[in-house]
Amino acid sequence: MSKCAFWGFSTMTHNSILKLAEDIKSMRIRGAAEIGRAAVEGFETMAISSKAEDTESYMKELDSVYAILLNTRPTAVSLANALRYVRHRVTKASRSGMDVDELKAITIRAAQDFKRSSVDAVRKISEIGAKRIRNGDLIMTHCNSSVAISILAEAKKNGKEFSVLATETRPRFQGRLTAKELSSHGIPVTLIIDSAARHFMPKVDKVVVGADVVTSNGAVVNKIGTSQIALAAKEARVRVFVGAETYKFSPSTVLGELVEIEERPADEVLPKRAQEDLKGVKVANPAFDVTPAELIDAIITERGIIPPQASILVLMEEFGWSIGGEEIMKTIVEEDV
Ligand code: RUB
Repeated sequence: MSKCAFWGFSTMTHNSILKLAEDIKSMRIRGAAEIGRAAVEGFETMAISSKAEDTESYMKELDSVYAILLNTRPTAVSLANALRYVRHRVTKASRSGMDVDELKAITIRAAQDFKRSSVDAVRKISEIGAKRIRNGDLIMTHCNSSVAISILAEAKKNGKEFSVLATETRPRFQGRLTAKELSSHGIPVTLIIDSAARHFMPKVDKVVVGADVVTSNGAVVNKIGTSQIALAAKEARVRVFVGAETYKFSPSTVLGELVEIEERPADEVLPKRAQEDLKGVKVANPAFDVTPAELIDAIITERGIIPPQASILVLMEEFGWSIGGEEIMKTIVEEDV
């Protein structure tokens, strides 16, 4: 029995899910928000083309797609939370006895709901965040965060005049994308090398970055180098703002679970030919790092602006946890359902 026949979906659907997984892995689709939205589209594709005739085979397909997409970017909690959001709704519906056509419709609706709420969250964050930008500000940003860019674009739209220092963000140079996008909004932007961040920091008014994950203790996982920038900002008494939708908050970190930091291929840092010249030299290429809560002034979410230490409250509200209640364990266990 071929894999596709076992999973019950057509070779075409199987290939398009594998292509989506490859696009996320290779970073043709990248940035936490975009990854989350693309992942639920995988479920949509599956639901539209599924040939499953009974709920059991449909749920098997759903689990297969979930497994293929889940580990494409291990650090991206947005990806896991987006997939879980859809799977949870479909699982609940299947347990309540809905038939396969109803499950397909619920899959599509849940995926669309997720995408809509994600876009809506970014819009709200940009409105809240834009109020923090002042005329004359020099803002530093790192990597390419759609949320950070939305905040800055909204501030510009509201008539604020400010400029931006964008780090180039080696090894993948996402800073170039950021510089291009900001320029297209008419925001003056200067591209700097990552190691110039501390050199420029005394002139900076605010740091604005995005997040891949926010932990229950308010630490932020974002592109490698974010923590160095936050440290330089602390030294220069520059405030650090993080824009993050609440689905980037990680429930499993409440019990001390660490966020896995994705290690990317060596040739992103050192092309294959250069590796031959440096035989015996190892390359380490972690894609993200952890900025502790003490180095962050505020996290801007769609529900409002919070001190990082209040991240646990966001999770408590989101998942209905109470002190001493059993809901925490239930949430964590259900994550793996
Ligand atoms: C992107 C990155 C971004 C966050 C937030 O890393 O670190 O700052 O994902 O992005 P990569 P957004 O390029 O490795 O995906 O605000 O768009 O969700």
